[in-house]
Amino acid sequence: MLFPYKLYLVTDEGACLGRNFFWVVEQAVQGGVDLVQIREKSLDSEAFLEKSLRLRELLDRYGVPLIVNDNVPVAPQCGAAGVHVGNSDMPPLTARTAMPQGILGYSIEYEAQLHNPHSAAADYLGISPVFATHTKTDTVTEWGLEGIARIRQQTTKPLVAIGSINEHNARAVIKAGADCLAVVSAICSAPQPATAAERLRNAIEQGI
Ligand code: TZP
Ligand code: MG
Repeated sequence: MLFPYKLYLVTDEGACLGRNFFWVVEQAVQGGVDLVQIREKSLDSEAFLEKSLRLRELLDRYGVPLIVNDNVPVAPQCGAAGVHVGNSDMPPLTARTAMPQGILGYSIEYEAQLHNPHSAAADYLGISPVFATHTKTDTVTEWGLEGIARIRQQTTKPLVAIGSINEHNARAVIKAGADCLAVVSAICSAPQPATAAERLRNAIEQGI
């Protein structure tokens, strides 16, 4: 499938420094984020669905697709464009059946995952994490730039890099072979989320 996205915001209200969640996301989109994933680990199912619906309405105004983290049934309920699953979530082949038309993302934590049928079913692969991050600590492999380059040689799937990506390392991550960069804190915790997104976009352009 066509994957034109370059800057992917993964949400975490806890990282928004007490500011309004929807304001932060809207600023991010105005600054150049072109794909958003709702990833709110502390919400129960009902609150997660409610927030996903509100977020999808906001993003519709900008023509930016919403991806739902982990909770596959919520995606059709809130009109999301797709889902993102990791190693410990619903397997991608099952998620594909639940959402035949949507965008399906799958995080790669081990190199062996690259060659399983789940990766083949995904529309993009998350390289998770590129660098160790305080935002998610239960991670396995720190891929580094070498890891991205190695994966790049083995697949033509779009690669989304995540983990401690910021305006300073963004260019190098793209040059190593990533197609798109996903961030939490570099935007959610930035003093000015719109400016942070603009700077990331510029760094990405320099790496292409
Ligand atoms: N998956 C792998 S690393 C990560 C996720 C959700 C968190 C990335 O957060 P940050 O703040 O951009 O390092
Ligand atoms: Mg997950």
